[in-house]
Amino acid sequence: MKLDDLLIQIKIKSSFLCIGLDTDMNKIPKFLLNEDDPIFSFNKSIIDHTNKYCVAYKLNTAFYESRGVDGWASMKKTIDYINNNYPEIFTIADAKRADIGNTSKMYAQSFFTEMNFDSLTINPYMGSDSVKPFLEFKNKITILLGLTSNLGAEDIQLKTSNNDYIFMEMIKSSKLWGDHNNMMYVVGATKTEFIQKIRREIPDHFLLVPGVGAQGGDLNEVCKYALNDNIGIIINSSRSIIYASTNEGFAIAAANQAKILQVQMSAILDERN
Ligand code: OMP
Repeated sequence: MKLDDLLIQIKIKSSFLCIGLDTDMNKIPKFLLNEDDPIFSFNKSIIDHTNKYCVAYKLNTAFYESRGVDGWASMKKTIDYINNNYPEIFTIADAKRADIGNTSKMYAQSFFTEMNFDSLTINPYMGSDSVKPFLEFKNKITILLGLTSNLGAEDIQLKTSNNDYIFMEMIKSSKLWGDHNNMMYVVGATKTEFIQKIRREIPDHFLLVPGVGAQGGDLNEVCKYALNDNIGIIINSSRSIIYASTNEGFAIAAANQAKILQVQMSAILDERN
């Protein structure tokens, strides 16, 4: 999928919500544990009930890989289900990969070709030759970690070098490796004080902003600084949506949470127009 198609969906749905399918066997409703593939059954219900409120689903691959071969099968069934039934939805493999070029090429093939995700998160700190193999895939989006939402971002990313933050040095260099049509950046919703600075450096790139919901990021605060003339953001929320309830009505509860965010996003978009 191209980012232009994502933008069209954002306008149609008045939503820039991405729902994180961080599906944990210990947190899904107990009655699903009797199913053949509880993880897929859970995802399918969540997807069927929430797709009208969101434009993207992000599968954090750790939640699937941690279950070995069965987890990979659940991930594949989930991505196929989205691609077959809701092809307009943008899909993200949140795997935070990248390695020497030779190996990156294999990661790209795995997530872009075999699994058929539209995009993949990568860790750019091994440099340009570790990122370029991902950028060679047509109509696939490489999402670089920009400034992460966790406390540990202070340990290295927020240290300074050449009179600027290390994460800013990374963005300044990496923005030249591709362009705003094939790259996005992750910026944590808990780090809004840095978003203006990031926007000055990359005014046109889409930002994937996780951290609204369970991590306490504020939607309005993020939008104040991160929206650009072309909207330019998708906001991810995982736990606060998918685990809204653990009873029979879990998917309806998730849809209600997603709708709350979608309505807020719609109001923000109306205000901006
Ligand atoms: P919730 O906190 O449950 O909404 O989940 C956040 C999701 O975003 C998880 O899958 C995280 O791994 C991911 N994430 C962050 O929370 N912080 C980051 O800085 C980057 C990511 C990410 O790359 O998506």
